[in-house]
Amino acid sequence: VKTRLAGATKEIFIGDGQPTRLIGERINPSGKRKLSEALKAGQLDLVREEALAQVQAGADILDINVNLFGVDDKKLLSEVVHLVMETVDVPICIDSPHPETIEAGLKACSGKPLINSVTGEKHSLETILPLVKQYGAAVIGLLQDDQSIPTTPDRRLAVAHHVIERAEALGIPREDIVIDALVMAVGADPQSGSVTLETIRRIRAELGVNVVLGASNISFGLPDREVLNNAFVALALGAGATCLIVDVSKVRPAVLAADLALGRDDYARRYIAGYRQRAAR
Ligand code: THG
Repeated sequence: VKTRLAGATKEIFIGDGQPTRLIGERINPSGKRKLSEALKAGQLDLVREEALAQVQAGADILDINVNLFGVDDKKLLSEVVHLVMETVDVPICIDSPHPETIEAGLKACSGKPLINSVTGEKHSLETILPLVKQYGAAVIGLLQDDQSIPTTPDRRLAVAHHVIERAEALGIPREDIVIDALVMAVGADPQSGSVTLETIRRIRAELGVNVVLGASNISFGLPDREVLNNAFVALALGAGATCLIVDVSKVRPAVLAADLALGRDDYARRYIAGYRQRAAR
C-alpha cells in the first residue's frame, strides 16, 4: 500500500516502491535540556533551526513533540506546528500522549499529517480514531495493549489486526494506518530485536500495511549506540519496514546503503547523491 502525507505545499508517499521515508525525531524535548528550557520559555528559534537542519539532512517528515511537565502543551504544540509549517514544506507527524493536544495540532496544520499515535487500548482507539477520520489524517498504530507491549509476534499481530479493524469500521482506509512494530532495548531483552523483525515480516505479509520503527530504542543502555542502530536499521529495512523515526543526519547514510543493497535505488542515484552532499559540507 501507499500512504499519502502532505505538508503546506509538498506531498510524499510511504511504501509501494518509494525509498525508505525518514521522520526526523529531533523536535522532542525528551533528554534535551536546552530544547526543554527554550520550549518552556516560549523561545522557538531552536525549533526553527532543528526543522531546517533536519530537512537539510534529508528528513521527509518532521515529528513534533512538545511533551513537557508544566506547560500548556495544546497552545505550545499549535505554535510549534505553525512555525514548522512556515519554515519547511514537509509533512508533519503530531506526537503526543494527549488526544486534546493532538487535536490542537491538527487544527493548526494544513495538508495531511501523520498522528503519533493510536494504540490497541480501548481509550486510545475511542479518542484518537475519530480524530483521524474527522481531520482526514494518517495515523501510527503502536502494537501496545493494556499499557504493555506483547513479547511475541503472534500477540503483536493480534493488536495490529484489532487496530486496523477498528479503523476500517470508522471508514479510515487501511493505507492511512502505519504500524509501529516497536523495538525495546536489546540489552534488557536479548530477543527484543528478533521479535520485532519477525513482527515486521508478518505485518507486511499478512496485513500489507506500511511499517514504521523508532529504531534507536534497540541500543538504550549500551555503548557505541550508532553502530547498533545502523545495523538494526538495515535488518529492519530488509524485513520490510518502509519508514523510520530517527536522528536523520546520523542514520541516513546507512539507510541509503540498505536501500541500494535491497534493490530500491536504481543506478545508486540516491546513494551517490547522499555521499556527494555529505562530502560537500
Ligand atoms: N515510535 C513512535 N514514536 C516515537 C518513538 C517510537 N516517538 C518518540 C521516540 N520513539 C522517537 N524520538 C526520539 C527522540 C529522542 C531520542 C530518541 C527518540 C533520544 N534523545 C536523546 C536522549 O534521550 O538521551 C537526546 C538526544 C540529543 O541530545 O541529541 O535519544 O519508537 N511511533
